[in-house]
Amino acid sequence: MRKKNIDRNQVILVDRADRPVGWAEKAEAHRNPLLHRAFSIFLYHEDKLLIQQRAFHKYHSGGLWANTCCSHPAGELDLIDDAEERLYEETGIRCPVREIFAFEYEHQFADDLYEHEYDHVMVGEFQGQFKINPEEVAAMRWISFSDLEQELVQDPGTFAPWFLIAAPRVLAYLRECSSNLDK
Ligand code: DMA
Ligand code: MN
Repeated sequence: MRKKNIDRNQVILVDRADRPVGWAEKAEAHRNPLLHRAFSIFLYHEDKLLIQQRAFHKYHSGGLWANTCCSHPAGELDLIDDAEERLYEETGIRCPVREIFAFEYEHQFADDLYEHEYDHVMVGEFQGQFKINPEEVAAMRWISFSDLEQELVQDPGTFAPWFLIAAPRVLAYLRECSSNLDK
């Protein structure tokens, strides 16, 4: 199912087990640390990840580097369909994704600006062109797993806070997958 122009002004509030407990305006959910549902997509090819620099005018983490696409599901579609649709909106990429784990985190950016998310982490194998949506994305680049590991240690301030938590687990997962393929 494909639906254009999903309204992403509302987020799904959840409890700590990701059970929906209500809705909030996106701005309201980030003014207070209201736990809400999110997803983070990591596209990879061989030993490289496709990472995104967030548009500089985003409400938080503008100009920071993160995974290929992040957003909040609108609840109109299945979570995976929603993530694939948002991936297309931000990057022009059509690619199937699958969830590999989820985690809760909270980060304070300013007095009245927070993320408090139950974040579903998804991966997809991708090779090809992308077309960035300048509303959301400043740049994208491919980076090898080992270069990324170095940058995460040397320059953590250039990465979004959730990416610092999720990326090492995703890299470990993808390395494990590729070593199983070699066996
Ligand atoms: C929200 O991403 C999700 C995470 C994991 C931070 P975002 O700020 O890019 O969301 P939106 O698409 O609503 O701007
Ligand atoms: Mn959020």
